[in-house]
Amino acid sequence: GKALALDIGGTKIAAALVAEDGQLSDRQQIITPRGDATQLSAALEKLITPFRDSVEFIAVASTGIINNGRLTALNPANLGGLADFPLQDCIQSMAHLPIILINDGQAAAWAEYQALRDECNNALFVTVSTGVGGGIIWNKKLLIGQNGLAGHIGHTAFDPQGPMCGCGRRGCVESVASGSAIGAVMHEGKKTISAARVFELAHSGDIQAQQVVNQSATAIASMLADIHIALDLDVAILGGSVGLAEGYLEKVIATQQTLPNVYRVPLKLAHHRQDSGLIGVALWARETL
Ligand code: ADP
Ligand code: BMX
Ligand code: ZN
Repeated sequence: GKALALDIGGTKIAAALVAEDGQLSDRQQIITPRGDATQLSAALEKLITPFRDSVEFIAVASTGIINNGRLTALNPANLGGLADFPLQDCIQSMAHLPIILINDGQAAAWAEYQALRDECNNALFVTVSTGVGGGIIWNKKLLIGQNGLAGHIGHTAFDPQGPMCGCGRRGCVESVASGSAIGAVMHEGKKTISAARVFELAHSGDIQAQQVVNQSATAIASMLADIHIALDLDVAILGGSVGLAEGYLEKVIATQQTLPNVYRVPLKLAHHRQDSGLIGVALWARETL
C-alpha cells in the first residue's frame, strides 16, 4: 500500500503519497506556520485528514532533532522560536496509523544514497535551506545517533568571529550559509529580504548580493572539507532551495578547488531535487516498520 510522507521544513511543509516503488502522487506544499504549536498542528491536520483512510502508514521527515517522536529545535529561530513540539503524539491523534519520524537531512540522505547505492558506501547529504542540515551514510547505513543528532553538520564551526547562531554557538556554518543567514544580511529599505531575492539580485549583477552568496558557498565548501577529512567520503550531495539554486553548486566547487586535492570530495546535486526528504522517509519507514 501507499505511504503518506510529510517533509516539515522551516519554510515549507511538503506532503505526498509515496508508492512502494518510490513514485510520488498528490504532492502538496504549504508554508510552515512558525512559532505557534497550535497553528502547526492545524496545518498538519489539513494535510493528513484527506489521506488517512487510504494509506498504510505515515512517514515524517522534519527539521529539528527528532528523538522519541519529539521535535526539539537545535536552532529554534528556524521555526520562528518554536523550540519543542510533540510531533508523533500530534499526528497520532489525527490518524490511527503506524508513524515513523526522522530528521529531514537524514531522510534526504537515505533517498539520495538509494539513488547511488551501487556507486558508494559513504556519503554526506547537505541541505542548504532555511537552515543547513545533513545526513551521513556510513558503510551503507544511515546514521541517526542515540539521540537523533547525527548529521547536524550545519552546526559545525566556520567562523569563530562570525554571527551568533540560533543554537547558541558562535559562527556555525548555518549562521553564515543558510537561506535565513543570506537574507538577514541584505536589506531593501529597512527590511531584510529573502535568500531567493538575494539570488535574483546576485544574478542581476549586485556585488553585495554576490558576496553574500559566495560567503555561503565558501562556508559549505569548508564544512565539506572537514567532514571529508574526518570520514573519507565517496561523494557529497547538495539539496535544499539554496543548494539547488542556479549557479550555487558551481560556487561551492570553485571554493573546493582553492583547497588541496585531499579535501575535495566529489559534489553533485540531489537526484530527487526537492523530493529527497519525502522519498527518503517513505523508503526508510518501509525498512523499519
Ligand atoms: P525548507 O527549509 O522549508 O526545507 P527550502 O529548501 O525551500 O525550505 O529553503 C528555504 C530557503 O530557500 C529560504 O531562505 C528561501 O528564501 C530560499 N529560496 C527559495 N527559493 C530559492 C531560489 N530559487 N533561489 C535561492 N534561494 C531560494
Ligand atoms: C537546522 C536544524 C536541523 C535541520 C536543518 C535544516 C532546527 C529546527 N533545525 O540546522 O535539524 O535539519 O536546520 O532544516 O533546529 P530546514 O528547515 O532548512 O530544512
Ligand atoms: Zn549553530
